[in-house]
Amino acid sequence: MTGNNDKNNIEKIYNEMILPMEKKFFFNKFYSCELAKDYFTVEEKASVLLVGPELTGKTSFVRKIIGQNYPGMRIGPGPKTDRFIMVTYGENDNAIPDNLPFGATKELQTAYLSECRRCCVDADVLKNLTIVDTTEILSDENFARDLAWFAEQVDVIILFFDPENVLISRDFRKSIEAMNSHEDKMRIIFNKTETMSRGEVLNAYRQIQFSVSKVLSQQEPPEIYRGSFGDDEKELKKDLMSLHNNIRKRKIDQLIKRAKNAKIHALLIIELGKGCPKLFGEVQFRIRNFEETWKEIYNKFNLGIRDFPQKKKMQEKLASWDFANFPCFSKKLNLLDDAIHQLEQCLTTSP
Ligand SMILES: Nc1nc2c(ncn2[C@@H]2O[C@H](COP(=O)(O)OP(=O)(O)OP(=O)(O)O)[C@@H](O)[C@H]2O)c(=O)[nH]1
Ligand SMILES: [Mg+2]
Repeated sequence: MTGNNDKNNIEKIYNEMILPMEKKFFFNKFYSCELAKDYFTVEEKASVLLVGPELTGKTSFVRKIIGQNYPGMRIGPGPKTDRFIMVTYGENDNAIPDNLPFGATKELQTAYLSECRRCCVDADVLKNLTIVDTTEILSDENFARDLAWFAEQVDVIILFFDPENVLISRDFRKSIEAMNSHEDKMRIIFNKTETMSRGEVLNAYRQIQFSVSKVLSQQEPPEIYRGSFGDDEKELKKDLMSLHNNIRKRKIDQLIKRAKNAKIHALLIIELGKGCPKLFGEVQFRIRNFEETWKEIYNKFNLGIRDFPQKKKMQEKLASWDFANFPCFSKKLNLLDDAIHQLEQCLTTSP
């Protein structure tokens, strides 16, 4: 993004129009935490998050892209990547444990993020692109929560597969679900295919597409690139390198999407909360029959079905939520419409 006024304006729209509504309706408990303080200014580069089971070649991919090792880098089969590592540009190669990624603060880390580290490498590619390497897929909740946070910050998410991991394990599925409000950012790399015939590769593609489509809601599965395979890899690298040209537009698009989700979330909560506490049983019934409830609500407010994020996750969270804590109505709901309108205007003007 360029131009301080432009950044300040977009930040103001978030802080004064979107964030208050997020807070009022506990958006962070259902979707993702508040955007980092410096979200609009700190990273002027595009960024990519690498996610996949152990030994699928995530760290090797970083090395291929930057053309060298990063400090503390570990490549299998023995040593594993043991935390989230943000690989970014710096004139002196070093690892900086206390300099957190994407403007995250210590408080955010204590409250929300596990240990992560920033590594600087003097590689030209990193002047325009930041890469987040991750551990193998872990089963604990913190891992999924961290992934969700990083998924919010980055521009592209690459899911890694190899012939041993064509089917999605339960934990990998949980990880993808944690990021599924960002499915439009996802791409797939299918690695270690050198010894496979064309037929075997195509067969594996079909299996991957099938298993991914069971987890994601969008009709088109993410594009698959064949790792360690000349043209595919070059094309992907070219795509990643061109991401930074569009960074302002993507950040605004993301914010519009967030404001729309916040609005739908607020409407849903208001509608469900109307029956509480007197009609508690009815509210629980409507949550159990979430599909129907959602249809009622989107017809009533004329919302696009495509705009509704993560039904199943929402249903689970609502089932254990105390509606007494929620406001039953909000006069300020139109703040979100105004924010969306103003952001759309920003898209039509240059910074
Ligand atoms: N044949 C082949 N081997 C690869 C490829 N990419 C990575 N490898 C090998 O796979 C092993 C694991 O690679 P890593 O890059 O450490 O995998 P990772 O996904 O980072 O592993 P974790 O950090 O443990 O999650 C290493 O021995 C690599 O040399 C590939 O495209 N083809
Ligand atoms: Mg690794």
